[in-house]
Amino acid sequence: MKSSEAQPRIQQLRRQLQEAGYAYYVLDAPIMADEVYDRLYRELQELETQYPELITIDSPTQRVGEKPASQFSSVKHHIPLYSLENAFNLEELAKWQERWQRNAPNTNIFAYVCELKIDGSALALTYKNGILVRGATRGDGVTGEEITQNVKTIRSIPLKLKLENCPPSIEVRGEAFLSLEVFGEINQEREQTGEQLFANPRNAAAGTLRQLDSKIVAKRRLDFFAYTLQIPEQEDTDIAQTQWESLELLQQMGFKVNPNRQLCPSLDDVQKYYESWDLKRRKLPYMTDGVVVKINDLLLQKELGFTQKFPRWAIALKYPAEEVPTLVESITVSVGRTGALTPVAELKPVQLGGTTVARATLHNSDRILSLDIHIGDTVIIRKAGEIIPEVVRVLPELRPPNAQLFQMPSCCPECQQPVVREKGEAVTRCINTSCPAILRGALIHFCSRDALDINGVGEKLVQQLVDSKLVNSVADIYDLTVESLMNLERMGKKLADKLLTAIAVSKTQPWSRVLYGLGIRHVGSVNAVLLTERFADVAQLAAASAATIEGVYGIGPEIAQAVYQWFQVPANLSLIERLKIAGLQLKSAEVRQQKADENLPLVGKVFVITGTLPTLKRDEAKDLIQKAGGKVTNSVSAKTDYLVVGEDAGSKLEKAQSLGIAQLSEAELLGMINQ
Ligand code: 0OW
Repeated sequence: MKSSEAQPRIQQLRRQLQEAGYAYYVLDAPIMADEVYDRLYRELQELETQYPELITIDSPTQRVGEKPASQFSSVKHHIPLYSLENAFNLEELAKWQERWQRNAPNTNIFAYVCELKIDGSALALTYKNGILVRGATRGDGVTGEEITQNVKTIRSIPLKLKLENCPPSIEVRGEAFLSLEVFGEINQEREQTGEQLFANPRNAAAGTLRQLDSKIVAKRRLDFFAYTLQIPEQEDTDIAQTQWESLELLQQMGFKVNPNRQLCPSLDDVQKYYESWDLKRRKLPYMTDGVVVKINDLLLQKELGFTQKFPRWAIALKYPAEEVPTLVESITVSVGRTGALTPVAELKPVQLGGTTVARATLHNSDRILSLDIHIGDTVIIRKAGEIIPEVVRVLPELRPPNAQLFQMPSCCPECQQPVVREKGEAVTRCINTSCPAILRGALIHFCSRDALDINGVGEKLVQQLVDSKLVNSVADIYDLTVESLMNLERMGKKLADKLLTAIAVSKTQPWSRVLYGLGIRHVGSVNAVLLTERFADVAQLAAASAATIEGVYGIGPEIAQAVYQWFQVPANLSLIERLKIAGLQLKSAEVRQQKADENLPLVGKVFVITGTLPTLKRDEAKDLIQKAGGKVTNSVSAKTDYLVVGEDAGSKLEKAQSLGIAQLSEAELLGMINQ
């Protein structure tokens, strides 16, 4: 079929799929069965593959990008994205009304629009001639990150506006959010793969939007409510006179607009709306964070304008952080990765903010003292926006006669060694570096994303590695084998291979990440870069005095002392030795390049990769080969030394066989690199 014959079918498919997508994702009212949608989608994909010249930017197939971004560029918002002033009760709301009325003295007739404040991450969308051309995070309100590819994966954001003859340039603002259900699924998955859990749906949405790989974003099913329509060049009032009309227009353009909005002629109506939603909001499938009250008339908004940070014509009316009483059944002490002892109140389970709460942090000894908390006390707990609740106060009048005062233990509950509380410090700490809790924390930190970035090492696996004594020091992870891992629960061959590959790949991480991964107090990822730029080799850092270390720009006396002290502990020096033997980078790249190029295991060898490797992505394998001194090319020739063969290997395999070129599996390649 010629391209001109395919065009009508392609356009028909696009229209059907766009309508179906709009109905499903924006109206939550599907108009076709999933399998029908999938079949039409596949037909469109096949036609577009056959006739790529017919692909248009707003085709449903263009929502998920191929390549991950390497980083996000920062962009200036055409119109700043302001945040909102807060009113924590109706009295403060009334004061706000008095304030804005002083700024617009001759305004007698006005109305408010009340919208639920969606607890997500604000987005700025730019449409040119009705086509989505840019998506950006709010950033600091003036400059955000350009995340267009990620924004396109949000199915409730139209790639093309449904309304005809729209102004040529349109700015739409709204909130990207995750439903509580999707948030729960994401955290469940992160629990499995040992990643840090998101504290709440807002963080999860913001974290997802900043994912470099839009395929991951697409899987996370972000949603979007639009709430602002702006026309950068013209006066807003040309297209709409009120906020209410703007919301209607946004809906006609194909956006999802929160249906729980209400026009309120007076503050009394605002109060009724606010009170009515205090209960109803708990049943919503997404988190909210109060009510946004806006002056409806756009001309009046313009007249009032903005303060340094906020619009004068809008305010966020918050609900008090919910507080409930419950019983302190016991107080336990957990030991964190830095050895810090944290007292935790084990509570009689109670409903708080839609979830059942059975624990609340007591922070440290000072807090225990100021609360004067006894076991058996009745306490008030609250969830101040985050997921981790805290004890607000004790109700002493309800204290039972036998209630005992809680004392912080003098020995670590995990290793029974004495604990210390440095003078002037609130925290009590275990300082035994081989304390299982410290070891667990050290492992989690060492494998975390900004350190060695070893995927799959989570709390559960670390607990098993430490309890089984398989790992007694961070360096032991480089001695793990498939056999030793297979003894662990829920560990299959595939997962073990994947984990060992991730551990092997971590050897290519730069020296700055290794230094950060050691978990030296006060040495965060930025300080680690500063230190490794000055001390290009671990030996230089280990030999440096505290004064020399303090001489590094940005490193203060406290950090310098902590680093110096760390390298005086023999156990730490032997850890460094073991990591060096394991092949980690303890020198910075240029030093390594000068000294060790010649004896990199793959130096001078040319590799071609074909097919899907069992655990390594193509780019990871390429990166590994290059860091081991090898070269990777795309086509097989007489100059090729090795062909790395995965599943569904293509024509490269026949060519390599015809040329008698050696073939390697992924495991054999890793063996060569690790030799
Ligand atoms: N989160 C929301 C929301 C909303 C803007 C207009 C000018 C200043 C605030 O549901 N419904 N309406 C607005 O209106 N902002 C909202 O959220 C803001 C965006 C940035 C900080 C808040 O999340």
